[in-house]
Amino acid sequence: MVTRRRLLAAGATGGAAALIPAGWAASGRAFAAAAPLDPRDIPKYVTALRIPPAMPTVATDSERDTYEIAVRQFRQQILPPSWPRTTVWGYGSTAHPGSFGYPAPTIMARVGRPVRVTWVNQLVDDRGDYLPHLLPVDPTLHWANPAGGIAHRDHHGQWDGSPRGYRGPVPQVVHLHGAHSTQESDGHAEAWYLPAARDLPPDFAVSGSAYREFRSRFAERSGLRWAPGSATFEYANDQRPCTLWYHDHTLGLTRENVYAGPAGFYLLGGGDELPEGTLPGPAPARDDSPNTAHRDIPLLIQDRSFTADGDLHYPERYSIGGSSQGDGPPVWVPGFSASTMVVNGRTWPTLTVRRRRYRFRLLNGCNSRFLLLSVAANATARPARPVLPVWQIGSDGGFLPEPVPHEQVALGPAQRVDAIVDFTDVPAGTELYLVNEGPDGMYGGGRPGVDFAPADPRTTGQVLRFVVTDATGADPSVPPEHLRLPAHPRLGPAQRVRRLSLNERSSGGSMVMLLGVLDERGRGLPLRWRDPVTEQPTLGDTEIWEVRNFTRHVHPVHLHQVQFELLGRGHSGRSLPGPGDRGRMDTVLAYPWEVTRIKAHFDLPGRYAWHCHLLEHEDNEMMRPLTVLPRGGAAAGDGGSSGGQLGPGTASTNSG
Ligand SMILES: [Cu+2]
Repeated sequence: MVTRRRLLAAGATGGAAALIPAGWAASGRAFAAAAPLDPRDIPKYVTALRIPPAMPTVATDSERDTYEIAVRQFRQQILPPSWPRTTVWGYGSTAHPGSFGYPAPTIMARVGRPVRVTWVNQLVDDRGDYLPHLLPVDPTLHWANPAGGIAHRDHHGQWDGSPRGYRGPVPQVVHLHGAHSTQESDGHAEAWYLPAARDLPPDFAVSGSAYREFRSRFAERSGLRWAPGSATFEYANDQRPCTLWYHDHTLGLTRENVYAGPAGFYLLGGGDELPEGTLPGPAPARDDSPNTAHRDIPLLIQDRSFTADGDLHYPERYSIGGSSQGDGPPVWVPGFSASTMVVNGRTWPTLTVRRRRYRFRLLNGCNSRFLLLSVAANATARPARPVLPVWQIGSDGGFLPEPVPHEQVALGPAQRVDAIVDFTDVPAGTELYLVNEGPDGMYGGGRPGVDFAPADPRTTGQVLRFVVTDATGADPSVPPEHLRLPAHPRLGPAQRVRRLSLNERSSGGSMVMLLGVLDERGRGLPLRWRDPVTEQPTLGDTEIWEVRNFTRHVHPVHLHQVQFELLGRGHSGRSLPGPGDRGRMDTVLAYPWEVTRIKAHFDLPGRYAWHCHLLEHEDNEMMRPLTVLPRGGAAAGDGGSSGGQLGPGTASTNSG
């Protein structure tokens, strides 16, 4: 079914011209698109940081908070005022049309109190006709492929000759990243659905191959049936308080769906969280008065490129040697470092802070860019000279054992760092900068300026400006160096050790990154999404996964369902993790040639996934099923895929 598959060496990043590997050049653009915007022309620090408000509910009762959240297309001022607005996608409450935004409003949840969300795909126009994708879509990848109908959905697709690739209705499915979700509420990559548009082509599949099964399971559990163009998920919030985020997870289309804008924070509070006032606050709340001063602020950091018209730019098509044929579909690129930094949906914003402590929920929402962040007085000096520590108090899964002061915070795609920055002793009138020394391209570890060139200090090397003003009133929060954080219980002994691999392989003339296992001689054995399921823990078991990275790149490895512990790194996997990696996490950086050892407890049955969170990798096969089998190994019911008999050590296909 692959009609055309070309190019691109594994280490390449596409996008900004400087990142196209030698010998490759953008060419053959067969439709008119505006020229890219030079990021150096965009004035910095002219707009205030936008703090996403709390997502409005549609109902709250003694049982749960209920939301109805749609994804829609709209225009938003992302570039500075008087510059063109940008057409993006974003989530909002269907009952509150003014709530739609990029990033979306924040879902404020409490430990032990369930949240139910009906997620609606409303990528339709005013007449109810479907909207095509904002970005070029490679239809030849192994992806949702709605045009393939029931028989060929979730397969490689065919190209129909459109220079922008697939132009049909856009599938969506929402994953709450880091959540302890049952399988039907997890946002499985094959549980996508099209909008309930007026003009859906009759031969298209309207949902992914896992959608019906999960709809039935949810109906059995709750008595609710999903309406066309939607799915209702329930989050138990039976995990430790932490910073989660929600985003699209459609098979083979996540990179472009997320790049188009739909993403939001989900702040889980309560539980054993510290007494009120211990940490800087408040975060946005549903009953905020308009002039509330927030001091618990989520920061969604992303790179984006724009056209001169203000539209989002994503690499469209590359061919060998710069020759221009214009004869193929948009081609998947193995990584993309965009040219402009965007925080909470605005380019290079500024945040006025008081001389007091602030809590920042840092999230790297980039497709494939790694961030190395510090707070400096000089925006462009390299190496950066940090002037204030970033006190890390938590990671993906909640609090660390103790606060950790960092001069520089490393943040891979999808990772979160819960941090305190103390401006108390900074003179009023001071300007400080959040700067980035991660690379403009693929990251292989090491130090900026030594092992790789840091991001361009004029553009992607800058993120956010702080302007410090006088304090008003006392700061009741505890200084981070004196904070005592609630202890995480450690996971119990493991029942099993798995040896897994990260691999690169040449495929049809291009290099792809693949997860896999190890063969009997310890070599990487790469496997694709559709290959037989190999990671099948038994319900209730704790496992150690030893992930050996046979590639030159750092990959952020994400497991669904669990918050795991990092046991060790290094050549043997026995080097102790750094102090910032001693909490629970759902996404771990696996460094080149190292073994990354993690421990996880699987206590929900069913079909999940583990994958690289470089979205370009994830979309091209760097994702594998993770199926938790019921104790006893029965295939029917929870935990079984439709492939038949499953049992530990028994392979089963991942067909839906
Ligand atoms: Cu990867």
